Amino acid sequence: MVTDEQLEFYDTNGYLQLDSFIDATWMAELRAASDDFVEQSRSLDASNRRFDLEANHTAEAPRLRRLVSPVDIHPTFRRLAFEGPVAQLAMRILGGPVRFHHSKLNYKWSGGGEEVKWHQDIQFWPHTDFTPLTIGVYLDDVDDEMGPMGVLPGSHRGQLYDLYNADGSWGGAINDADVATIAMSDMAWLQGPAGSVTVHNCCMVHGSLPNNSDRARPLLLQTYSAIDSFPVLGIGANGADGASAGRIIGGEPDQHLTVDGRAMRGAPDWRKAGPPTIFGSQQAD
Ligand SMILES: O=C(O)CCC(=O)C(=O)O
Repeated sequence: MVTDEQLEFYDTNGYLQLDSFIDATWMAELRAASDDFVEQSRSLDASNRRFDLEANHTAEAPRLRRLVSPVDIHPTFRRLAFEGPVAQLAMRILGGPVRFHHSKLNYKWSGGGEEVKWHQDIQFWPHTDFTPLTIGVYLDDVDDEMGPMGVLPGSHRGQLYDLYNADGSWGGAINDADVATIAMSDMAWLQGPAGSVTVHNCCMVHGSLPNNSDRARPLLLQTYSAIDSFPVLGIGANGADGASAGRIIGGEPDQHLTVDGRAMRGAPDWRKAGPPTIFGSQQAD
């Protein structure tokens, strides 16, 4: 899977690039699943909860920005993320069972597919620690022209930027003044043949340029944390991430967590059933 040296590299630099990590059989299935959704998008003239479309999307010339939560809508995406090589890789890097957070398929269409401005992920969905990481799978060959993902090595240990605009609204990107302080020449551009995998830590400064080539750049992304890391509800995407959010892979939930350096075992997850009262629990009603 990955060597101890690669794990050390991830720890130091906050990212990994694994050329041709996903085999041809998986790739054929993933591409077929993705193609299905591109076909479905032809009947749409506006974005909805599943499909994020560019403004000039048409039935004849589909232009997708993103497929939202693919694990919830196709068994191949689900198998890859919950059992397949991507799940195995997440467990290897995080050293045991993991907690799934969310997935998405960013298409970055040919002929100007949009940039993803420089940002860090953790502000979008803070957790009780900084173990969350995102694993990307390039569904096609990706070269320099296609807006590959850029990551700033070591930035996962640095400043956590304010992603709000000057007017106080949420911008989701590092502002221009802060970007000007970032050493862009240090950026590592993660490209490779179809099936290549990217891994980046949740605090990593990253983004990507527009795709000015004549080929789309589909990048399938799935995010996991360590099992004892929990999303902080009430902030950003946490609590709004799809039906599979919180699923434990490779173990059983045991509700251990550490907050502010103090370890404890929290109560069960009562989101679905509703909480009992303290009287009900203590009297074992
Ligand atoms: O698609 C990309 O190049 C980067 C994706 C990303 O950073 C995001 O969607 O948060």
